Amino acid sequence: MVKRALLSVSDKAGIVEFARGLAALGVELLSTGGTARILRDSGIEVKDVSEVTGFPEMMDGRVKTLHPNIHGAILCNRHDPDHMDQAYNAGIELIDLVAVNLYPFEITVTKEGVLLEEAIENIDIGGPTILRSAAKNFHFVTVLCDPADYGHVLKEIRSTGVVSENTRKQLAVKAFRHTAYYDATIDTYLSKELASEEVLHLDFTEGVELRYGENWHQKAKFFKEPGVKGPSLANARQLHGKDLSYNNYVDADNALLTIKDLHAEKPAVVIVKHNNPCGLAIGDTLLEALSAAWDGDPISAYGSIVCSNKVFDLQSAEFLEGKFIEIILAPGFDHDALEYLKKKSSNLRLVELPQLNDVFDFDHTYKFVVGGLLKQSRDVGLYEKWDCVTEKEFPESMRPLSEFCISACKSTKSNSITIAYEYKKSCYMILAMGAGQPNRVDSIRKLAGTKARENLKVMHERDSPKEDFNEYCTKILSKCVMASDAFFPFDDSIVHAAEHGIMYVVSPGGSIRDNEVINTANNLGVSLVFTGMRHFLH
Ligand code: 93A
Repeated sequence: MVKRALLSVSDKAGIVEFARGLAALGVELLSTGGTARILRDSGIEVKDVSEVTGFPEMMDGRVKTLHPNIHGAILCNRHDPDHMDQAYNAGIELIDLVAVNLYPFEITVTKEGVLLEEAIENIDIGGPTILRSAAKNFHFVTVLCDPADYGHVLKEIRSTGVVSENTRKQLAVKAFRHTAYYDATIDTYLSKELASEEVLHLDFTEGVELRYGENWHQKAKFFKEPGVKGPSLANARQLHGKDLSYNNYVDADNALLTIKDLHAEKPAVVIVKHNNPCGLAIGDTLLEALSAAWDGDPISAYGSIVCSNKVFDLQSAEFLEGKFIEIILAPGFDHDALEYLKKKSSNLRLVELPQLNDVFDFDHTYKFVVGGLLKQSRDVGLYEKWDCVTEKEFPESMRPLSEFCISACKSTKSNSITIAYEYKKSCYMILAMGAGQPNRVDSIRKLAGTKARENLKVMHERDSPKEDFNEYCTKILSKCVMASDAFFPFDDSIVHAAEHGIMYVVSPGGSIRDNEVINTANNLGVSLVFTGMRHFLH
């Protein structure tokens, strides 16, 4: 039975309706100053906490509810005769329900130019104490810290006369989580202000069970960051298909980061496999971008994740006929495209993220290592300088293609090499990439260079079968740009690039053998730009 309730809220949303509902059920209401005022103004009968404690609210409200008549009334174990006797002898009347939300500390400290004193005054002491008292005594007391729960609790009392044990337990957990988060926010702020220290509180609460982890014998969950805004998989809506798997999350996140890093106005498509973009293109239409991205690695595209920066249309959907992919991630789907794709496969995951083109709401990345966590600022930007260091000039007209190529290289696991081609005016594609090799030269010699020729073979047979293949390759590769995510430690990568007919190379530079690399580039007629910005991705 709920006989007596304490209401003390900073966020007054919904409190009048809740109080009115409780009063109608015969519940006696106690309240602190501001809350009592608003309830009385709405014609609801309420007793002041100061009447219960026998003390006025004092010291600018710092002491309002911190009194045995309040905390004894909440913490009393109703099944313990001693507790009950002590409450009776002290004249303590029990409180069965509390609704409290706290001084807005987080909102206060995120305001521009907030003073320490203002922040400190917004540290709630009495409110968390009430929440913790009530949550500890959840066997007997209902604790509400979120106006979103008022309706449900009221409904339960109305229909059963009590708040169920299960609801009380859930609300108690929620209250402790809330005060933990509240204290963590204070810790983060004061550590910086008073101790010049950085502390990190990870507060990922809403865990969704995944079918399995990276492999079938591993268990997994996806935890959503509370209040996460903007382009995040946590905000995505799945419209069709099997639930996202652990690997789907990892790959779709890479796809999202890759496509956003392009900052493309035109349609762009990325195809991700095993956390690497194996296809990436910008086109005049989405279909064009998709088809060019597919040409970047038609073999690896099997079982991949496709992500576009534009609403997915029917023509692009039709292009995927007969091709096996795991996910399409897009800001939206045209109705006919959605219907078409739904019929394609019951497993194909169609994921809509309307905020996909919004600005990211995070500026740091984290990586767990055993027993520790690494934090770093995001890798923002493509290059710091643009110095052509060779005799052969690097045409300014090739800069947009180079930027596209560096952007792709950034999203590819180190050591990475990407080769980009302007297949149509201002439309770019990754012709091939080499990823994740423990040495740089293999990424070009064994991967990107070889794969470029393999992909060109497919394109040659389809687009210009009559042309001599070697001439076709030379014609295309001589117009390509090759990007490297870090400097060339030796000149061998340049030698292999030139062997493949690549004449334009961009690299951060900065090796002790830069001169050797530049000499070799000059001897082979290769144009080389140093950018001064490394893009390792481990
Ligand atoms: O300053 S406090 O930490 N001291 C208290 O004893 C106390 N009791 C409740 N703040 C206290 N509260 C908080 O007052 C509640 O958590 C709530 O946020 C606020 C409601 O005050 P009012 O009803 O006067 O608007």
